[in-house]
Amino acid sequence: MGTDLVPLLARRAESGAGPGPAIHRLGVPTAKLVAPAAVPADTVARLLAVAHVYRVWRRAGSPATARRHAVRPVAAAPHATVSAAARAATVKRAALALGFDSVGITDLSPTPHTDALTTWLEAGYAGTMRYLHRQAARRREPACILTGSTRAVVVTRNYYNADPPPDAGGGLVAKYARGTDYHRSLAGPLATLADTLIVMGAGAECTRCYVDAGPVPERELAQRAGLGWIGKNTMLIDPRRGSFFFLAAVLTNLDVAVDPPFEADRCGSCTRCLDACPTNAFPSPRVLDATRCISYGTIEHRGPLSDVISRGRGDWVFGCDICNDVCPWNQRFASPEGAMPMLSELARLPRDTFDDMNEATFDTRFGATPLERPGLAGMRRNCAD
Ligand code: B12
Ligand code: SF4
Ligand code: SF4
Repeated sequence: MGTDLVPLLARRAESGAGPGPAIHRLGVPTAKLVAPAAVPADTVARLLAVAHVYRVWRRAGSPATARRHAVRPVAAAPHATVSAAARAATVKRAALALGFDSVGITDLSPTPHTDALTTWLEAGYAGTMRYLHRQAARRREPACILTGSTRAVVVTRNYYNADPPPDAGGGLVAKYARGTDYHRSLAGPLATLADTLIVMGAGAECTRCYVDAGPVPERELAQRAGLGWIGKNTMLIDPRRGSFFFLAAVLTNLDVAVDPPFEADRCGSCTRCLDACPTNAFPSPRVLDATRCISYGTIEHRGPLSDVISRGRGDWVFGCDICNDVCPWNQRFASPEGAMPMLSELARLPRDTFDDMNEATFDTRFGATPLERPGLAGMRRNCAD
């Protein structure tokens, strides 16, 4: 494997970054293989993660050289003899080593909730998110998202950070959006995870990463992969962590063992989220009318805010966390420990922040954050009284 790994990685280092099967940017580690200056730090980190998973590192024997890591060929590629369960264990170790908080694996069989999606779309609950209509067929049959794929490796990443005091003034930004856009910050670790799958063998031609993009029904796949249940607020809730985390997935045809689904419904008789929503956006448990949701109104919707959102949104100027904040599973288990870094100064923004800004200054200050989605015009609208 080690002898195969190095030229493979070097070849892919030349191919550059970008989405799509087997086109992840990869590099080679340390001066033993290439000049150090030629290897960007993030590339080294990514290869180290892959190499670590495959145990291609072996310390030289003597105490004097104990800290020097030399690359050593490991046993010949054992794909045929490694079991699907062993491969799954390797993938999971890699995901955790890359900083993801939990990982589960599921197959891509059709969703049993086809009718729920159809009813939801027909009711107009998607509002102007037309892409949800276009992607419906693939959401119903996730195996059609990436031809040949058979498995989803689903990961979570904690973004919890505490709110500023209520009297701090200004407009509230949802917790997930107080830092670098997660599409960007998760892309690297997720690509490395995909690389790990690719170097494991069959699956190289069919492995692709998704972070909140594409037609992947992420919450449902996460539930099927055993990561938690879908709460009445429609969030995927992990019984050990709550729901303040991102989901991401790698689709692949690598033969990895699947996990049992998370069958229990731990909401019980609780209805806190349904009762707390200021815009009554839940027509029933586990059904969200996005057109009434502050998150949709302030992030996805273009044009003036609807009356229901204008009246109900209170301090929120980007997104909304209320139905997550009130959930007892978050109140008990959400923790900033090990969470993605967030900036407290982005949690509450003075309402005149965008008044004198032009597109260039907006881009400099907020271009790398999720606020880029509504853009300057959207944030001006959201901050208006
Ligand atoms: C569109 C979208 C939105 C829309 C609509 C949300 C919605 N509830 O549908 C809006 C803009 C409102 C939104 C808001 C938010 N979003 Co959003 N959103 C998405 C997106 C892109 C698609 C979701 C979707 O397909 N909705 C359509 C509905 C019909 O599908 P669904 O909610 O997945 O429901 C399916 C299952 O529930 C299943 N089902 C139905 N009944 C039952 C019953 C049982 C028992 C089971 C098991 C399954 C099941 O069938 C449904 C149809 O397939 C996903 C990313 C993705 N690719 O999945 C992120 C995503 C769901 N959002 C996320 C986040 C963080 C948020 C916000 C918290 C952001 C914020 N602070 O403002 C809020 C939360 C609001 C809320 N309560 O949902 C995270 C959720 C992480 C988590 N722990 O669950 C996701 C997964 C993005 C990510 N990659 O991390 N979002
Ligand atoms: S995010 Fe806010 S507005 Fe949207 S459903 Fe939850 S509580 Fe209601
Ligand atoms: S607030 Fe209660 S009902 Fe809502 S998701 Fe959390 S546990 Fe379930």
